[in-house]
Amino acid sequence: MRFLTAGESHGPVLTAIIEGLPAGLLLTEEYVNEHLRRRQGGYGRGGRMKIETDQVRFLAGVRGGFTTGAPVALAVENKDWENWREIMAPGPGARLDLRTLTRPRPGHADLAGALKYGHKDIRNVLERASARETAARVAVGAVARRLLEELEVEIAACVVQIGPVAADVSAGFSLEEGERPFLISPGDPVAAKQKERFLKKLRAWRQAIARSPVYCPDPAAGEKMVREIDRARENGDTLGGIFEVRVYGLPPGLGSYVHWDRRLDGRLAAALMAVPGVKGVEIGAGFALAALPGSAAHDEIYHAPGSGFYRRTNRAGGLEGGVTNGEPLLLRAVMKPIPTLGRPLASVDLPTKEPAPASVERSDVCAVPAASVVGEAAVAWVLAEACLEKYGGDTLAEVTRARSAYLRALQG
Ligand code: EPS
Repeated sequence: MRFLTAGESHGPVLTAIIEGLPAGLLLTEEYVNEHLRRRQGGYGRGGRMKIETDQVRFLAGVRGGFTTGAPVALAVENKDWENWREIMAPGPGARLDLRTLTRPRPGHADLAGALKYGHKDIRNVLERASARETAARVAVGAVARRLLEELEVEIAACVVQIGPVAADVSAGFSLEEGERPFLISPGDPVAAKQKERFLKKLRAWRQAIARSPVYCPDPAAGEKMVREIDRARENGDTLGGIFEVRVYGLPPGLGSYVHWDRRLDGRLAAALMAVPGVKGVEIGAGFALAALPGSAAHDEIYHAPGSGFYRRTNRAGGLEGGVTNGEPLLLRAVMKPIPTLGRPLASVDLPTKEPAPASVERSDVCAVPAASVVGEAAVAWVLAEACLEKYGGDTLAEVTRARSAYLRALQG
């Protein structure tokens, strides 16, 4: 599978093409819109989100609610385009003299982009570097997520830190020792009950995240995060933070250690690092592993009839040797504060080279909640790809048959 996106922040439309999806996957615009709506939310967003109500339109590859196997083309319109028609027009009549920007914002792509592409007007950089593009990535990720649902994979994301406020996100939700609710023997009633119980817990956790203005399941920490965002806004400042993506139901054996570019940890980290603003990624215990001796850093192996191999800890975050090991995937990413500040940082005017404060554009104070949804989409894409590599097929039925055969073989 592969995908491309195109579109400017204030152009008419954001668009994407996905190639390589199996035929027969149930896919509706409403399903994708639900994830676009989540991306638009979160306390700390700017004025743009009051203008937009992101809605996907399928242009190709979906008929009667199911994929046909042909490339899926999709579009998300920018309502704000109405206000930018003259300035962003593709024809020679465009008003290139209006809303120009010449004072790059430290931390944004402005300066590096202007130097690289020889742009005198930074607008040509920011229009594409803008995180507005992530609406297209979330739409693509939602399609991948739909495929993963058919393969009994569950993804959830939440915010764990905003500025100095850190939360305990596992409170009320974690796997019990040896609980492996997904990779179960078909027809085993005990295991089926375990899965039902787990899905109920997961639903409650997702609801707690959705209820939180900052997508944090710890309400006390969420309140403090909101106050911290208010304080930053009052000071003309911005905030970053950390989000977490968890994945349940992956079998051991996705990705591979045999070649560097097939290692799933590398591919997931690359997809998360490519979310705008992300400056670091950790898997499982991540950076904390530096301080631990080997005896306390790894996850000892156990086996029980019915649940197969399992661990009592998950410091590896579900990946060993670049391969899933059957434990939940635990990924975290840190997002830097938004570079557009109400009280701008020092910069240099590009034509005169004189010192000047950076440009101030309408922007967000904090977009970590939105980034958690984008991160979830990025992870969903990589995992859908990895699943198709393992159980590839032209139709969804072929894919699910291959998965069932693989799961049976694992139990041998
Ligand atoms: C965004 C739309 C943008 C910004 C934000 C993300 O809209 P506008 O630039 O018209 O206000 O709100 O972009 C950035 C934070 C950035 O640094 O580029 C969106 O749809 O998510």
